Amino acid sequence: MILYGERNPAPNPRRVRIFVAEKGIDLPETRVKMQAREHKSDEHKARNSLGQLPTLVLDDGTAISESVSICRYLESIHPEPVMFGATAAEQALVDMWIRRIEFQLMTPVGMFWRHAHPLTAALLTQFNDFGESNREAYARSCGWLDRELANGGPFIAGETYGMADICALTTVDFAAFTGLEMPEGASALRDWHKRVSDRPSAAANS
Ligand SMILES: N[C@@H](CCC(=O)N[C@@H](CS)C(=O)NCC(=O)O)C(=O)O
Repeated sequence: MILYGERNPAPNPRRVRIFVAEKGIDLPETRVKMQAREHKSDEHKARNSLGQLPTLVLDDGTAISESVSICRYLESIHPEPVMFGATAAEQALVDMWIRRIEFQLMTPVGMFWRHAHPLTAALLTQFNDFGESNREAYARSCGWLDRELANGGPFIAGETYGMADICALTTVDFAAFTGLEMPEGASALRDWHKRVSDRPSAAANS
């Protein structure tokens, strides 16, 4: 198996690296340099027609893209420690939280990155006002997540660290890279962020 990825701060390859570190899996990673646009090369698009990272290529040539799908595959072949929930209810809650993190938290970060950040300006027509409007949307989502953590926690899906935490951590850290910080008053979110950042897996890089 070969994982095609990119170094931090690229958030989606980082999800898989953190997951692999938590599982203690030995998985070689080949860097695809995004700044050199290698992810849009014919060679990489043969693995992932969207020209995105990460992609996991299995020994039989099967190519799996989408960071969460890659991690689900790895969970199937390396079940311990459980990262997608143990019981039916836990599995549904982890799935719910992954989807919520992607839609509520990652969407404004992605839109800010694409439409308001100088590093992506050459890649598309930016609608700057729209991009900037995502600052408020991100702050609102952080406030919502902060209240959820204050009433639940200590992890995103409840008692156990898992894939939803990885999705949220990589999003919050990438948001900070783009210039979007967690609101000062979001203390439960900040406490959670410290808790998950202190795990050795958070430092995984290629
Ligand atoms: N939903 C995908 C998103 C993949 C993605 O957007 N990856 C970024 C790198 S972090 C990328 O390849 N961006 C280039 C592009 O979208 O063209 C996943 O979870 O793997």
